[in-house]
Amino acid sequence: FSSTAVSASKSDSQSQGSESFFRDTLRSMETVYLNRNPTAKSILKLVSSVDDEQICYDHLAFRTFGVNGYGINSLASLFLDYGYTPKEELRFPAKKLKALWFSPPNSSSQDGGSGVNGPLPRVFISELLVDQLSPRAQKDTQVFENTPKKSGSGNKYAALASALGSLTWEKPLYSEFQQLAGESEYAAWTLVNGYALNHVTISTHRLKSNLRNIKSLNEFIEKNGFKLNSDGGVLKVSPDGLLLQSSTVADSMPFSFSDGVDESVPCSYIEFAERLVLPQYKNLSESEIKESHRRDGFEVGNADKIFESTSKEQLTRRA
Ligand code: OOG
Ligand code: NI
Repeated sequence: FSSTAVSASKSDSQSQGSESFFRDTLRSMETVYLNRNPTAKSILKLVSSVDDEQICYDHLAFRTFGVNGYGINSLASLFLDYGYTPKEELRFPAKKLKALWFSPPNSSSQDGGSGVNGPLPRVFISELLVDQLSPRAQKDTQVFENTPKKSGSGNKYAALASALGSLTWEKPLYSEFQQLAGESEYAAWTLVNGYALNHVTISTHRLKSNLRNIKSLNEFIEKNGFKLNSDGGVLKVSPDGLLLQSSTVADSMPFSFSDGVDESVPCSYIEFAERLVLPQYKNLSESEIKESHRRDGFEVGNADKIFESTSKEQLTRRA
């Protein structure tokens, strides 16, 4: 029993301690999400009724305001501190958004579990380019600007706010929400949902049943009465043909605005992603194929349409 063995096992238990804190944090974010979004909860239950072994999350996604320290970095710091690596930036000029995705650390202790107990998911964080909005809309997002008393230093507690399901700023007026929605539905969504989990994504190729094929999964979801986001077609396919995505239309929930108005606002949705094997690994057998042999990353063209899952157009569309 050498001293190196002692220190190795000590650092192991330390890193497991910190991993369990990180997973507990993700679990709280997920609990907030499942309690607010009955469609996501039902779909996870439905999928596990057919495919009961393991449901892996491909990624978790969040939205932020790119102003005064409230942007991507405010939430990214948790993931960076727990071993994530920043990858590519994606730009959406028409929506005045940018996004950055993060890959998980490869050392992780509970790869056999489901959801937040399974392989750690990628993370996709976007931000609204607030300085590109009209002066009027910028004024409506002023809960962040010039009013430190109202917003405090909420940006420092982004992950905590997400895990609690709280806003770090004061609730807006209903009129502010409506005006903002006219210019940027993303801005209006973020004003009332804050750092709450925007969606989790089921990794379809890691399922065992025929639902591992995303087209079968889409049919199954629709047959069970759920509405999928149809923007640009239900199935979003990357130009290389290797990243296939689809998503539900967001649920709504009542929100109490600061002027006493109670109105329904869009909340979150659930997504599905199938990553196909890269051409250079085509000859590997089924059992040899790992996640690292598959198409990684995200795709601007797909993402642009997935953002519409919380849009009024999709929410009011007839099934
Ligand atoms: C994110 C939309 C993009 C993806 O996987 O490409 C996305 C959002 O709606 O905030 O989730
Ligand atoms: Ni996504």
